Amino acid sequence: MNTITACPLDCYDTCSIIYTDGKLKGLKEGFTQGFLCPHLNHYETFERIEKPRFKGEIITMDEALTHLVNIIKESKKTLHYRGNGNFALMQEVTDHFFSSYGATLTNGTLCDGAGEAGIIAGRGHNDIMTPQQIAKSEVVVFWGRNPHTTSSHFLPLLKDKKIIVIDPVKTKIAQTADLHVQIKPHGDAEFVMLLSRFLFIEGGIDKEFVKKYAPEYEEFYELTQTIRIKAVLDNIGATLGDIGKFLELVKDKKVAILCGVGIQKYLDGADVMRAIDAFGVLFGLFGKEGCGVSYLGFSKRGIDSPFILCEAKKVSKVDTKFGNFDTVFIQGSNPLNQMPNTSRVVEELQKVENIIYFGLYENQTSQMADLIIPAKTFLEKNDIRTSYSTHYMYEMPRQKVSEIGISEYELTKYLCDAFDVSLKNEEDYIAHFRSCAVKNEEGLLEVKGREKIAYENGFTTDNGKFLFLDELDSDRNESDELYLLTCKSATSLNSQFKTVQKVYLHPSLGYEENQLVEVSSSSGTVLLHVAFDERLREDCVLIYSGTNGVNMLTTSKKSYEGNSAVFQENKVKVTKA
Ligand SMILES: Nc1nc2c(c(=O)[nH]1)N[C@H]1C(S)=C(S)[C@@H](COP(=O)(O)OP(=O)(O)OC[C@H]3O[C@@H](n4cnc5c(=O)[nH]c(N)nc54)[C@H](O)[C@@H]3O)O[C@H]1N2
Ligand SMILES: Nc1nc2c(c(=O)[nH]1)N[C@H]1C(S)=C(S)[C@@H](COP(=O)(O)OP(=O)(O)OC[C@H]3O[C@@H](n4cnc5c(=O)[nH]c(N)nc54)[C@H](O)[C@@H]3O)O[C@H]1N2
Ligand code: SF4
Ligand SMILES: [Mo]
Repeated sequence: MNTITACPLDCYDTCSIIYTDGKLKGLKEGFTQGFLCPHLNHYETFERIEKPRFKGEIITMDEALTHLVNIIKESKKTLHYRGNGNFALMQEVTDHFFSSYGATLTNGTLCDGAGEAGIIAGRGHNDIMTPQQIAKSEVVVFWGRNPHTTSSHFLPLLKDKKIIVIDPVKTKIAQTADLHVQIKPHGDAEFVMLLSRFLFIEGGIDKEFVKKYAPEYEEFYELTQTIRIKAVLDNIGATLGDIGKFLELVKDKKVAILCGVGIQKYLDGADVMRAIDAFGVLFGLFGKEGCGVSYLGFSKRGIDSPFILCEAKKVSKVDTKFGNFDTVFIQGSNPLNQMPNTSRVVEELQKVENIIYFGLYENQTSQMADLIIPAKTFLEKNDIRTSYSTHYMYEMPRQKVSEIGISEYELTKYLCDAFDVSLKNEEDYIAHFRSCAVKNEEGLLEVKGREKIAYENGFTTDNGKFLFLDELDSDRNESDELYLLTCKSATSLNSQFKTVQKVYLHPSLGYEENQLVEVSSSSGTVLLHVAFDERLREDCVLIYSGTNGVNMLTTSKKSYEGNSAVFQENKVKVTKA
């Protein structure tokens, strides 16, 4: 076999892959540009779970499925907790069974929900700048997004463009940028409000655009005037020079502002995103070629689900009370590593009679599970996917046959048969998804109904106008503890693949390299060895996502808007262990 498939991972790039002679290769044509990242280059070398287990004993898949059915039959309350391990659309087929059966599902997100809520509040819906549009811009702003680590296929698009980076870390892109504002974490809303204020003062706003699409811009200007310039700039680590340089670089240019999840891992994350959007609106960046403010898009826009999901009860994914259920079925997720407030998660899961883990790799969650069911990899099953940074749909036909694991469809089929729930053929579901797209001139599938240029038909709020933020939350934790940054690492995808076990500190903080330290917050404590990182501000601590114990430090509070986790809300202390 030698067909094209796509990377299943939760990543901006959605690479197209050719699988030949047991090797994964990036498709030369198109956006993948012939290369993959370390995760996929070594994909088949990562050790996976090969055999099912029940209470520590290896069993056959048939036995595992029998246990699964019996457990579900005997439990009064079952929770289906599905994460982002595989982003393809057939992953959701399990929701079909669990919701039809009357189990509880989850809502909310550990990822991008706060930012998305901010976008929806202002613009009505969340649409993206595609790579084709970004290629047409003259200036690209990376705002809390780290492309060398999380979207390396966007880098070739940047040739000859001016680059601005707003990030508390001097990331690789920041090191060569035309302007890097090494902002204090959570300083973005105030910074961008000041940018907007100076844009007004300089007469740089797009009057024609705001009159048509954002008539309340003058009230917003008044709000920006409530921010004290010097005190705020000093506090957030920016200067008037930064503001001047920013405005000079973007003046009369096609500008793409690409926001990542870094800006919104806070209770008021929605407002931060909305304040950045406001600047984009004042500058007239929407509905125009090569311009925009773009975030992680809604990958399922235009895809109507063929699965029966509507009647399901739902509980939040962020602060889930697992203890209210006697069975918890965990799929494509590692909540004991990735959910906030690990000690709370442990305490809750300890109350659960049956923890079922359905995944590829051993991890903190598989270690606590009673029943472990190995999944098939994306190479071993049929699927199809969309993306949060393109409008394409990607077919993912099976590339190889394997004895290991079971696919989501096959597992669901078994459950549906056992509980008399109706289920269509796998091909019918995949065909349904495919019918939500059409082939374009280049032969690529494009999701129907998506605009080529985002917002070319305007905003979709109730009155069709952009809705500005009308107040700014000034309730910040200004204690002299350190800011916790918990970003993505180059070697892992959250907790999958090769995770890092270090805490990164600026050398000037007085610790020694490799020294064991205790990092603590109001939620808990973790012991880690120190690594020096001169790219950090002195008031920050960096612990990568996937590090065992990082979420001992984080709170399970939810963002004010968007039902999202807020991984950087807590400040931390570092002490010698
Ligand atoms: N290699 C790799 N790639 C990945 C992932 C991975 O784990 N590893 N995860 C995938 C997933 S699930 C997602 S959601 C995406 C996320 O992709 P990104 O959005 O790029 O993710 P992060 O690394 O969390 O954050 C990006 C940047 O935000 C900065 N930042 C943190 N706090 C602030 C702040 O207050 N203000 C500003 N301006 N910047 C801040 C960080 O220093 C970091 O450089 O990446 C995907 N791609
Ligand atoms: N501290 C901190 N915590 C974070 C973040 C952070 O930046 N910092 N990031 C948050 C974000 S943005 C996200 S998206 C979440 C991600 O959190 P999770 O969704 O829990 O993601 P992973 O850690 O990647 O775990 C995915 C699991 O999916 C399983 N898997 C992979 N492929 C398949 C498959 O095809 N089928 C099945 N059944 N299983 C599969 C693997 O075994 C793996 O253990 O974490 C959040 N947690
Ligand atoms: S993880 Fe991202 S960069 Fe790596 S192969 Fe998959 S889509 Fe491409
Ligand atoms: Mo994410």
